[in-house]
Amino acid sequence: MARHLVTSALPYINGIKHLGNMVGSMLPADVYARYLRLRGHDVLYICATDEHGTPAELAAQEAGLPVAEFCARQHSAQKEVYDGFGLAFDHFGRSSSQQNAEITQHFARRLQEQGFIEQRTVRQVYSVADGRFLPDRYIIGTCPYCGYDKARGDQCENCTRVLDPTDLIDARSAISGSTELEVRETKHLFLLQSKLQSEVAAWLAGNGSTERWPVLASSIARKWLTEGLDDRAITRDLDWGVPVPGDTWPELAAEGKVFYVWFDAPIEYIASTKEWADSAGSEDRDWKSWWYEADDVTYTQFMAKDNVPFHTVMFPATELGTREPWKKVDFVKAFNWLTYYGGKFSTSQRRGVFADAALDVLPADYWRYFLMANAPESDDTSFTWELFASSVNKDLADTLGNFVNRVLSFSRKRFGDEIPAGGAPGEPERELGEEIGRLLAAYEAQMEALQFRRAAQALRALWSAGNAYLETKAPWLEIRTDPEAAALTLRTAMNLILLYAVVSDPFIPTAARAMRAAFAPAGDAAVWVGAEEARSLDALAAGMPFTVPPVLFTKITEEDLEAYRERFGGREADAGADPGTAPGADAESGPGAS
Ligand code: B3M
Ligand code: ZN
Repeated sequence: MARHLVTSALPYINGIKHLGNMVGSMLPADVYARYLRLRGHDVLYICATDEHGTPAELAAQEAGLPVAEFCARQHSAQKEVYDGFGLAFDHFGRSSSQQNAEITQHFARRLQEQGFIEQRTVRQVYSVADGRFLPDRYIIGTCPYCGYDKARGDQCENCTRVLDPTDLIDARSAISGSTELEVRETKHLFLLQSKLQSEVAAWLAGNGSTERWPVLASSIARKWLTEGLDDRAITRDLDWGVPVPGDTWPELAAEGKVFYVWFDAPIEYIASTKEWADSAGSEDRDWKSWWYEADDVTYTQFMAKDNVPFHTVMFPATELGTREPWKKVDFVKAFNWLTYYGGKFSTSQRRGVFADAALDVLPADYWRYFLMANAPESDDTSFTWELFASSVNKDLADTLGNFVNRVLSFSRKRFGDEIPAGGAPGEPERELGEEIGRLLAAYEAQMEALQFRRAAQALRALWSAGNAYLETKAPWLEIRTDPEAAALTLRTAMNLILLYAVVSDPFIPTAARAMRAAFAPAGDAAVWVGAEEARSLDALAAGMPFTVPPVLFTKITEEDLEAYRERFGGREADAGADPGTAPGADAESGPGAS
């Protein structure tokens, strides 16, 4: 049995995520992990909140809470929403955990021992009023090029020029507004990525990874590598973070320096696995076997495209530099942006649909299916309520839901509470079986290639095949002249429902469970049927009892739509200006952030 490690980029702690964040990392990872589990693999799906860095400190300040308290609350709030979305993590950890502090410090010590860390003196802006060094983006002032008065120390939003904090006219602290700023010398640790460049390149090329990865991730990885790896500061002057260990760097530790959030965040994938093991309080969970000398593990990561460089180049460099056999990623699946009516979702401006509000409006399955069927894989996707409603109404309510309900209610009405007996499969059943086998094989192939839109298409085609069969056979007509023929049709259709109950599970787990429950004696556990076996469509035998589940999906009406548009401000005119900007840019995510 193959072992599969799955991780999704760690959601930043500063607020509830929007649908764009969901579809770009956690949701596809969950769909994939569910699929692999169904196929009988040993799967570990790990995620966590990314809790360190300046944005967490500032958000806590704004909320009037100590940062540790703020993060604890936000972690539970996020966890609750993900539970609501049906995300079946094996563990949802926290990067502020003790485990992460230990493993991050271990990585740093190893990198130091192997000569990949160097202490350097840098000049940095210090805010006397705030009593702290300021990251570039927390210094604001007037742009010397265009005169925009809210330019940030790293870049002017107005003219897009890249800036140095010292370029700004009338520079002031973004935290307190104080202009009492000085340039002071301070020491930081640098990860000597330039020394690891050729090894990272060899790793990327050597195992052939990038050739097998979906193209978006591999093209970004190659571009970064071609541009060359710079040495990077991996420490910051913050109160909140993994402390630089005093045994190795007494001076920096005494100054209270912590590691940069992007240094400890990927390590949290490992640490969260250890949290998972530690939380069991038994020897059964061997976290290390998933990460250390784990040659039998296939590791797949999910993320939005702006996170690709950190995962394909910087984290592997960190792992390689330890000279220890840490597991490196095998497949990277990246996503473009989901936009809201062509504009960007914004956490800070609360524009778009946020995960908690989404669940407030409709159950998780509606969102899971819509988002994955329209995942921004080859290009950005624009969310509109109209598209959402048509996808829900057509695919979920009409094609799947209506089929299930029609078949089961009609059979019960005519034949009672047991699967009807009679009739022998003929040419139409053989043809249907062929079609089902072919579509199921396509579904499996697309899932394995991490092509979710196409996998959803194949799933939809499986549902449609049932409808087409039903229309052709028309059991409501057969019943008049040949009840046995009607029984065969209904029995075959019920077998399709059982198949849907299994193969739909990754996308719509709640509806899948409801479909399985209709045939309770068949058991609640979903068991995958191979494409070959599925053709016979006879797993459910005549005489077995069944029940009719409540309506699986309700249609979205014109009135609903109007209410949603009203509540969420979804109109063409509400679209933001530049769809090209990263929706996740609210967090300190850019490699240039300091
Ligand atoms: N927290 C994503 C972001 O905030 C970032 C991912 C970390 S994955 C190790 O943009
Ligand atoms: Zn400017």
